[in-house]
Amino acid sequence: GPLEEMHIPLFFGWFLHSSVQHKVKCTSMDFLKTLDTLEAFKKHMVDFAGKVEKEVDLEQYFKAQPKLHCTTKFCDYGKAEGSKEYAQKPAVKEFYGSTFELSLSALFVTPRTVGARVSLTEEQLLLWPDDAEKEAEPTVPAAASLPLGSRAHVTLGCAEGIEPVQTGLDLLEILALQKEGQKGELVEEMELGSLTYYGEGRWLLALREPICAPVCFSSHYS
Ligand code: 2AM
Repeated sequence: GPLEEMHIPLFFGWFLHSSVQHKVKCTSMDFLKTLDTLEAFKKHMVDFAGKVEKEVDLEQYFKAQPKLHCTTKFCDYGKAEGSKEYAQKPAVKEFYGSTFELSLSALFVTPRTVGARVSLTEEQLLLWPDDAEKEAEPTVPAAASLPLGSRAHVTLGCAEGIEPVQTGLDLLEILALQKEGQKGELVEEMELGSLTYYGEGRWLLALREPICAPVCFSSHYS
């Protein structure tokens, strides 16, 4: 009944501690600032601006996210498929309110979103829904063939009119290209790591030093 559904949140996820939110936001801003100045980026600017002559300021282009987190299960208050089952999972109950350390291993940018890839440990995968990748199939057909946890990410910003759900789909798209054997175009070794271009405005920065982010596994209502 409706009362029961009220207890299921909008989503479950790992929420970054405030100390690291700042660090991640700064790193992402630095990255966008640097990307903006690269000749290689300017060469492919049309992917973002739609017009060659238009300049793009990436820091303005993306609206920053208020509360950084890595969604595990989007429940939509119980309306989303599998959300009741997820809320009942022993691991979800056991780890609710527990602290973890997430490894942010890459930053990626597309004309729609900017995000951080999260590389999950075996223990963290216990909280990952079995169908998270498969659910992305309508948009990313190869998604189901990617390893469990491939979709794990932190949304850092979205372009005007884009919903944050897009960030995970953009990540899966890049990982699917990698799996197909597309090496991308290694653009440059930056201080933060190596930057690769995958076409159609898709950029991935593999971090030299993954960011270790203390997080709390919890849920979000409202
Ligand atoms: P995000 O995980 O990329 O940030 C509330 O909308 C949160 O749930 C956001 O964090 C959002 O994206 C995520 N979300 C929204 N719809 C979703 C869906 N259909 N599948 C998975 N995550 C979703």
